[in-house]
Amino acid sequence: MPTFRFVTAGESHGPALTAVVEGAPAGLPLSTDEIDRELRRRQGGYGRGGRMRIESDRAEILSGVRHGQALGSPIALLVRNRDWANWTDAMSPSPVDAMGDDEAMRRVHLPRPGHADLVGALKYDRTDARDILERASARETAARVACGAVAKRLLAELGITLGSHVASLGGIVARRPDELPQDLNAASDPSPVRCLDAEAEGAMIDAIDAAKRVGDTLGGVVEVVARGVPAGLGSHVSWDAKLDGRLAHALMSIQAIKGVEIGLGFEGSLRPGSRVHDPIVADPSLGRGGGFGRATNHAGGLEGGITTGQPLVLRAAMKPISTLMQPLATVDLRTGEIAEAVRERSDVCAVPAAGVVAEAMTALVLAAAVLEKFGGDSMTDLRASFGAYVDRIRARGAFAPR
Ligand code: EPS
Repeated sequence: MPTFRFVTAGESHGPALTAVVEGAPAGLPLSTDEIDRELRRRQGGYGRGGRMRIESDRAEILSGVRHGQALGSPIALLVRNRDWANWTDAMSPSPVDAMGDDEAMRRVHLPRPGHADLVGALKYDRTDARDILERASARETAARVACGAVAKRLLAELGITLGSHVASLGGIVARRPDELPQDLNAASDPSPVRCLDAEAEGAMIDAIDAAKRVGDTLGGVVEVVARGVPAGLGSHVSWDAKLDGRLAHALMSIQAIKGVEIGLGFEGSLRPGSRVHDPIVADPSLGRGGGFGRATNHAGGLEGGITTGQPLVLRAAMKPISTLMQPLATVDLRTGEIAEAVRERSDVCAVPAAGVVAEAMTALVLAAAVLEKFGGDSMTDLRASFGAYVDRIRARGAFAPR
């Protein structure tokens, strides 16, 4: 039984993005429709650039699925880049006649501050920063979202669901309802900025328009919530088994994410312990918490690197995209002269999409944690072992009435 893992490949303007998901149990129902639904969600959001008008991302399943069910073998996924048609020479895998023409090859020698252009060119000994930026591009997140759709389906089969919303964008902080909607995405997806606060939504849209007018970009914070997670995923026993650390790694690995919080996050450091920790309550209705609940969920569903059975609440902060139409200063890689950074077509703001990507990464970590704990070559075995575990912990909280 391989562990659940995934790998992506592909350049932003190459022929396609590809991905392999390994370890999905046999019998997992899977269709391109549900992967495409997630890909469409990632493409949306106010503030995207011209690329999203060219692409209409769709997944092709190349292996690992037969007649709508996973086989237990590696699932290979392909998402074609429609823009490739405009880049066949510049991104050709084999040498082409026009190699002497920098413009035709779309070579980049004016690295953007904040992008991987300069450090990547130094590290990988490339004179053309395109060799770096093609892979560093957030286009790669389309492949992550395709893999995440597989993980989401696996979790959904066990009653674990994920959603996200935009908590802030361009410095505009949305009012957070006391109770988040049960179906978070049904509430956030219809908003052009995936925000639950209508007033903030208008201000965010205005801020994106204003940034666009002056050639600037905007960041923000997205919040991911996972419900139905049983107590006991992850572990306290070793640093790399702690689920909070693994989630933070996964979220921080998303392009442009610079901060991750769980539950109260940084806010918790400002309060005394009595206003941080969540009192434990007996609640037999919370079977997935072992019959134990929390009066509050400041911990965001994790204690000691282990899930508590409360909703997982994670936030990721995205810096503004580093491609500016009013560029910052840089140094020409060829001459050492001061110059303006390259202008590449890009987005003004991709925070709404980042929420979808953060859901995918969270789902991939949770699916791996579920399969580590419950194993199973088939969905039948996985369901049986998951069900037996939930029954066992539920019995712990089934105290005789007093
Ligand atoms: C993206 C595709 C890219 C950018 C953006 C995200 O397409 P292109 O570079 O052809 O416009 O729109 O990438 C970046 C923000 C980046 O820094 O590279 C996508 O599919 O999400």
